[in-house]
Amino acid sequence: MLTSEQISAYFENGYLLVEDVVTPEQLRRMQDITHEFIDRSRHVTASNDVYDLDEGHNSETPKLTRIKLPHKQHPFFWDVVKNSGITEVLRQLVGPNAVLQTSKLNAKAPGGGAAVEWHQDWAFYPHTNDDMLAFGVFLEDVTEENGPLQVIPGSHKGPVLDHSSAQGVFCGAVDPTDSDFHIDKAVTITGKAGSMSVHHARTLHGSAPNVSDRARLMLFYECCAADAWPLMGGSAYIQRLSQQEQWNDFLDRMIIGDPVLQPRMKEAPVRLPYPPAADVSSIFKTQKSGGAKSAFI
Ligand SMILES: O=C(O)CCC(=O)C(=O)O
Repeated sequence: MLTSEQISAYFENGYLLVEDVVTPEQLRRMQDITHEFIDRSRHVTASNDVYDLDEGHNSETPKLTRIKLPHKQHPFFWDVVKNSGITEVLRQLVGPNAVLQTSKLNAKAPGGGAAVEWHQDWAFYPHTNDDMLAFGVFLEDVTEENGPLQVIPGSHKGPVLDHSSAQGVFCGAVDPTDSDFHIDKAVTITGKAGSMSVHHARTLHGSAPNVSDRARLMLFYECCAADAWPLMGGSAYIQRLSQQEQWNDFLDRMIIGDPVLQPRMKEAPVRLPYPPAADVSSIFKTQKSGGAKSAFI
């Protein structure tokens, strides 16, 4: 699926755009399911285990920041990561044994859908090695206007920046004035529906509010090599499981290959996502309640 040039570019720059990664049928099915979920959110008045609501959400104009853990909400979202072009890209970039870390469908609503402040995913969940990445499947066209993902090329080879705020808590965002944050190097990833962005877990990335009249629907799958074991962090629900449930959950998240019970250790800079912000139920809530400074004003 990927050419050797694309693979080299990913490892060199820490990001990639892959076009037509799913078939038109797979894309249509994902769009239909997503719109059914958005429609059902009309009756929801507060964020819950499925929806993260955006400001101004109501039954007439549903406004979501996120549908949480889509692979658990609908079997097709799991089927797609297991059996599509995405699976092949995963095999090429991460190797034969890979597991889903988490999934989310960021649904930036038209006319303001919240910004995601600049951060490194690695700061949320450091592992024993950093063979970890995030796929962002475009369920609609992504343009300059609807809050595209932006990345800093090469930042996956640099430091893990401080993600704490003036409140002294982990706010899930870097300080825009940090001397290691070079926003002038930012690259925007746009493309047609059915394309997919890839970014390494240490790549600095963020996205501006959606100033268009179209939703920016992006389905994120965050994946890692099966021999990368968490040092800390990860989805909140996993922390609440018993050991047996954690193991069952891990098996349920295997995308390709087999579990690897000898963690591979690789030197990589690490910071722990502590102390937590008041509300850690999504990145939007972590950044807001943690007092993140915005780079988008
Ligand atoms: O939705 C986006 O633009 C970025 C999402 C992201 O980085 C995240 O949810 O961690």
